[in-house]
Amino acid sequence: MKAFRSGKPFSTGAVVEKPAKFLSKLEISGFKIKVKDVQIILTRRLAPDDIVLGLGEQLGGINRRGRKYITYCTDTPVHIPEQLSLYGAHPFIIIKGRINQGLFIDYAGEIIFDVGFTDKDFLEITITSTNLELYYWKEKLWQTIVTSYLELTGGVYVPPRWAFGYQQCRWSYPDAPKVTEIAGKFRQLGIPCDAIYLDIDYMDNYKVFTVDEQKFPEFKEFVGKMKKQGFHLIPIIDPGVKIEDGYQVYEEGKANHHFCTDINNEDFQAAVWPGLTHLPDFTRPETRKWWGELYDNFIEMGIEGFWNDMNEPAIFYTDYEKEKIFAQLQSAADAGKIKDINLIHLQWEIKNFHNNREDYRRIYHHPSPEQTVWHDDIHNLYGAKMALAFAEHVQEKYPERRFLIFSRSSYSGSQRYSGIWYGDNKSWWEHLEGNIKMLVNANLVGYFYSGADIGGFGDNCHSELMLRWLQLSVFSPLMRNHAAIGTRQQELWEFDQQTLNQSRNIIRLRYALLPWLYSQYLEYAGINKPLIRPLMWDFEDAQSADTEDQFIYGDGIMVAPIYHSNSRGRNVYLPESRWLAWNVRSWEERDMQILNPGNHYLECPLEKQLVFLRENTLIALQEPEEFVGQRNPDTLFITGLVTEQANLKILADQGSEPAYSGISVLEIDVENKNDYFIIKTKTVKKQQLPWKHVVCEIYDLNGNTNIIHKDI
Ligand code: MIG
Repeated sequence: MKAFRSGKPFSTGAVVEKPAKFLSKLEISGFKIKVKDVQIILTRRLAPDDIVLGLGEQLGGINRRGRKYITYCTDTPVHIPEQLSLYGAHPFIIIKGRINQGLFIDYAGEIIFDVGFTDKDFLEITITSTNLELYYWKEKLWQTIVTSYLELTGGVYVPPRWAFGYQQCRWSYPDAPKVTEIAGKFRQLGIPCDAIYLDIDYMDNYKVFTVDEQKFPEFKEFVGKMKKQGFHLIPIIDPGVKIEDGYQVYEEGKANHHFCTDINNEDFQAAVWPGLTHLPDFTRPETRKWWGELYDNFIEMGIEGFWNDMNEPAIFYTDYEKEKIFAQLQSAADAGKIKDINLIHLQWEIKNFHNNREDYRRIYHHPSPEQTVWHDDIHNLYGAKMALAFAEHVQEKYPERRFLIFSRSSYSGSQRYSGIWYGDNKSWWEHLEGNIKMLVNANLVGYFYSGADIGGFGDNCHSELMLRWLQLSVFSPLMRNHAAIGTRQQELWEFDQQTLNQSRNIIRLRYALLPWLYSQYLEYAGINKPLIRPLMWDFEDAQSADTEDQFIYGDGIMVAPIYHSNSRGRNVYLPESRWLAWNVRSWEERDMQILNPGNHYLECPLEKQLVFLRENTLIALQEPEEFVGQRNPDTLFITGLVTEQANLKILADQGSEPAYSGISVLEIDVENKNDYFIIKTKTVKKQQLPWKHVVCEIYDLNGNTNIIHKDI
């Protein structure tokens, strides 16, 4: 890796340990570099077979070729192909080809990545500033570049174990009776669930860090009561602080200069849910400390997880823009021409109020008293620094605890202390398909703990879409059903009996796999290797490189979701080895089939889900709980197709202590000697392992199951 620095870049905090030496002349083999006014333009020819990967949370494919992408964090509820930016900015790109190169452009303003769009044979990167740091790689293996990037930016966030459970959200469950009712439904219907979300309506008038006491009287007792039933309540946190005399957060923020300013050094104002607000300046360490402490009230009431929204930051409108329109109307009125106003133009102008670039250009930050930083240059840091405020605070105040935190907006580096969700998708099959690619793309930049709103946020979901989406989400570390206000209810009992029964089975599969899913997460996060990977990470053949509707989770599960309506099956590509195809109807049924490498059309009616286990890899399952840690079953089931030798390491911990501080290990070795299986187990910190027995269900090439019990 080489590092280059030009101008006076703002320190984004993305890189944890800066290299000893920065080059002052930028030379990247194969790249033409042009400095034009205040822009740097990097151009490189792409060979026909080059594959371009990276860029994190963006629409489009896993192979990024043929499209443009812009890093400028954007609140958009319409994820359609013409959208060139979403909520996060991850300016890390990899060119995989005869020569493998990678670039991380550490600049938190706008960068345009034209990946063979304008000219199919060229990658052109336009950086809209000359103040930046740039890290670049040339490696024999492209995978090394990804791992090196994750090391450079500090690794991967690990959430508490309960956050791997199923979670239920809606905008909004408005009050305690409704939350109680939802929680009751889960337990009554036997659908496992670990968390219920509080969207904006729990607050008093959308004032951040308040609770409406009419709707949630005795909130602390309520949080405790829910927790006893195995539910974590997760409140939403928005950054905009309502301008209202007497409101403590506002008063403190105002008095201590915690807010971003405008050009006149007045606190900048923007309207969001609460009406006019100020935006905390999270570049200031004092402000982060103040904001971090504001979470304490909730933490003391028993809250252990938060989701940060609206932190691109989203702006509904500002008075600056509003005044312009009023002035226009006034002068038309004064001139007696109000009837001549062009309503379509007026409508466009008003629509443009939302997240107006001119407004972002009116914002200033003051990371220290001597420093003034123009927002437009560091726009992409807002959400990342907001999450950092929380992470720094809990690290300092509760060093012995692990919290759930995920954010809508993010910037490279924030994957080490926060997860993300992919924002306001819709109940569209296209967005289920997009979710497959997004999981891969997010994992390639280290956001393992991420996921889409299951069932879709906007628009109305229907039973088949819900079931297929749930099936995919068994392998999405963040597994959360969420829907927008005004849309059809999409809790799993809202459709029909069959859908309810089947969703229960899918979620129980998730809980059955949880020891393995969680262990793999810890293991991959620990070595900075993506947990969810495109096939080309593991396999070198051309078809693997082309496959964008399947992915690999951990050591050996191939996930091939159904993402079309009315499908009864799909084509699945299985590279290199043999695979144990599991037709899952429910976690305890073992309808297994051995498949040779190659292309298969496999039937998969709605009541089934396809899961593929790679030859000579093992997975682990346990009897599903209704919430994580409810009973801690003492039997672990191990399964896989073993033709030679397989090894499985299960990492386990309490799930609430700091990651990696309390790990115990169960290791299982299976050897096939002429279809006679020798099983060996090894443990580290055995007393802390929840399991006492292992039941190995090992398949041989004839498809016979060999069941071997073992005590540990
Ligand atoms: O302007 O809090 O992405 O998950 O339900 C919309 C209401 C604000 C956007 C989030 C969504 C959340 C919604 N929020």
